[in-house]
Amino acid sequence: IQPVLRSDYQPPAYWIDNVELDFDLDPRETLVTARISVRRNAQQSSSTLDLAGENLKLQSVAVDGKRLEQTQYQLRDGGMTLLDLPESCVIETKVLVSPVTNKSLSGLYQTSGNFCTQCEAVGFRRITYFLDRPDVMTTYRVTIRADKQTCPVMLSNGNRISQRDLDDGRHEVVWEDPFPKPSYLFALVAGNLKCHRGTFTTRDCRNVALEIWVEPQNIDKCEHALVSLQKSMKWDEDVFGLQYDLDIYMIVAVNDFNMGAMENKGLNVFNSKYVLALPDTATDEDYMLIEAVIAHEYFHNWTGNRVTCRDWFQLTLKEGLTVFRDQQFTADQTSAAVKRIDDVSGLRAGQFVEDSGPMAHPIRPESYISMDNFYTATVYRKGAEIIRMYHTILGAEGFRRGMDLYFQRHDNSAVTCDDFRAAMADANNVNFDLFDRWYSQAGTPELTVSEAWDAAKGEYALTMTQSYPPLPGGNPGTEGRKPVPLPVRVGLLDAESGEEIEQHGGVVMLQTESETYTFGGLTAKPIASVLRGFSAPVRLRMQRSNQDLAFLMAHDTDSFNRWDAGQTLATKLLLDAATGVKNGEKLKLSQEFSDAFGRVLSDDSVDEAFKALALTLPRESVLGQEMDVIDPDSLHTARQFYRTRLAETFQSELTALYKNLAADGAYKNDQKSINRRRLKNVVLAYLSALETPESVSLVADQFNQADNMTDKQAALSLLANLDVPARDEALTAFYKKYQSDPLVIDKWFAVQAVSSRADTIEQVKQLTTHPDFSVDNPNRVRSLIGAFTQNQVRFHQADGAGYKLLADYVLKIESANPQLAARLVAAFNSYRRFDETRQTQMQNELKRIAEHPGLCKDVHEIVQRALH
Ligand code: HT7
Ligand code: ZN
Repeated sequence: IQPVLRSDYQPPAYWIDNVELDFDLDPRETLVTARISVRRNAQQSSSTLDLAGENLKLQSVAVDGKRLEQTQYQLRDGGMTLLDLPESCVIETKVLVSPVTNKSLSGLYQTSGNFCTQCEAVGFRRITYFLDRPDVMTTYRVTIRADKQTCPVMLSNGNRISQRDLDDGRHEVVWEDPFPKPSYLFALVAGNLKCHRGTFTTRDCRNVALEIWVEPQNIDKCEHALVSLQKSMKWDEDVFGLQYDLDIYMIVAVNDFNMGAMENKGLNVFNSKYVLALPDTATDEDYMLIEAVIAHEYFHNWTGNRVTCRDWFQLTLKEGLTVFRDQQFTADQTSAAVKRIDDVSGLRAGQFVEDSGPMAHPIRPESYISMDNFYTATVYRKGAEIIRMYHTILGAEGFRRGMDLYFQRHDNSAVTCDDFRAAMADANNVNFDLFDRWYSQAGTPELTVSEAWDAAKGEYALTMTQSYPPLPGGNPGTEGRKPVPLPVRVGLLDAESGEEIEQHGGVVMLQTESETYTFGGLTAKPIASVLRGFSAPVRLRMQRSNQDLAFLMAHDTDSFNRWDAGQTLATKLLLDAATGVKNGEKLKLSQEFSDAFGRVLSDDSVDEAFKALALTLPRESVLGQEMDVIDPDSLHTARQFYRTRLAETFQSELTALYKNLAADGAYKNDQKSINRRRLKNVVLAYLSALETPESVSLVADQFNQADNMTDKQAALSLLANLDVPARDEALTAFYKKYQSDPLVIDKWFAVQAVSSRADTIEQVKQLTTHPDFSVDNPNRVRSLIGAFTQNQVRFHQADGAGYKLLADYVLKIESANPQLAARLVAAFNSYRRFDETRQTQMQNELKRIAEHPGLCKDVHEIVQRALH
């Protein structure tokens, strides 16, 4: 299979000025008629036009009304070639597609009996023959005809311009989108849906109709999504001066969806997980994610839709920027410090791992076999970190100037990451040439910092050195990597008082391999706080004593670093403890850590959400990254030991705090209550580690009495780890109560899949035979198989049974849904980080998959890179 190369980009031979699409919807045989008005690209002289097309049953092709003979076009794998075309003409194609048998969830498919499309990245070619590439921007007029009974609602992009009944029990609607758009933003939805309506008045006093379309039984679960949309629209006006441009904005929730949501122009399609919410069925985290995903898709209207990507290698142009925008939005709605900690935790747990394994790639990749494999944590999350660095360097105002210039220059066009960087630089008269390296180099840089104190001169110096650790061979973007520009936010604290030494706080720019920064006028050696707010996406290496870390945990004025100092200290101690487990030593809770933990617990100056984070030990998967050879069993034992010993040491304080937090009364969904629930459930998790009859009843009581899903699910997850009768009682009661709500049943599957119990794998196998388990529904597969792969200690069970289970499911799913299978198989990507036995077991499963006859290209690409 030949990869697509970034260096091969060529503008298209023809442009498409306009397309008229006609759909005669039918589950088995939908007739799609496309009339595309093409015009030769003045820069090209070719009269040959290659249209992409997949899984289409061609009925006819005509040019300017004349039907073509079979000799006048060539059908090939993946498309059709038209020869000897005039300079401009109208090409009409008729094709049949089969939505009901399309389980890939790309193109036109059926979900819960409704019709739905997903076109990004290359799904439009599964609907009709087209120049299915983002630099071809076109206006669309779409006519939909379907049975009126089964499809009372028929939606597409833009404005509805007509609607009528037909003679045969069918009806017809016509939609027109005035904005030129690439084919990946096309959408069609039709079926039996109900609408939750709202409005938004733009700053220019235009009324926009807001419509959230869901299956009838979910109509009471849409208000949070609607309010989130209104907040997003207002925020984009306030912060970036960006107003919505159509008179209607629709969101449709569907149950079968490969990703979170899709920003189709004026008609977003969402995984129902990111729309539907009531306190009884959705957790605080679900509420927060819904708001964030609604915001993300809305923000794409400008960063993605009005200004789009020239080619798919530029994906981070829209995704990195839009993730940064949604992160800023959430920070403004909640707490900036907590949001930053959550985001960096996610980056370290997911993107850092990706960036050190076989799938490591620059945020602007150089090649791909399947573009769908490059919707990655690197393109999204690391991409957002690169945008954040422009913001850190330029400040909010300078960044806004750059954004304004970007829209001024590029509205309604398809551009590159270089264009964005140039707008940021030109608007602020700065040189961002070196930033190019962030776009072309893979891997996470390491920033090594050492300190020197000259008492005689009263000078304190920080020497910063950057380097790239090696990556597995063959990774593109790793040859000859050069230093990248790193804005490093630094602060100095008085070691006696713990106060900030104001004149020395700020951002230093490391642009070369190594640099020393000297701070003078000091009377005593300060304590440095480095990389505040995680101002650059690097691994910080700084030798620090446990005392210094404990000092920063107590005094740092930068909340992120205050939290991070605690994580660094805990990581050091837990890794030592894991070594102790391996060597058969008796473990001991570090007094230093215990004291620091106690101080956080009794600190009333911080908000509850921050305290919840500061009391949480680093995840096993994050700890594993710091080991030469990941030892899942020792790590698990060491972490469990710390959890239990901390719970024993602070039992009375934790119990008192739990009681205080649990006395809040009926559920409220304001930020304070959300923060208190977050802390309450962290405290409950410690108490449950005691595994005493009292602690089990506390958890069971919370499960039984909870009036909201946050508390119920938290208690259920804790019970799922235990071997007590209350566990099965709770699981049975939960299933019974929520069996008709698929999103809640996903939670039921997931809590069992991530259980730390020794028999988890057996339980997961058992659950794959449960009548509610289905390989056709991505949410369900992710909730059981996907969640299980995140359970480090059980997935990596020494006998390799976890690996076999995953490989079996990848093979079961791959031909129907390649995208989903490819995401699952990526759990093997870190196999070289484990011991030899586990490496061999995973390698054998990868080989078994690689040898599977007719393996889809998505899985093939991931597996080949892993085995390379
Ligand atoms: N831009 C959207 C990406 C997306 C997608 C990509 C491949 C396959 C299916 C997909 N569904 C949605 C989502 C986003 O980033 O907003
Ligand atoms: Zn996006």
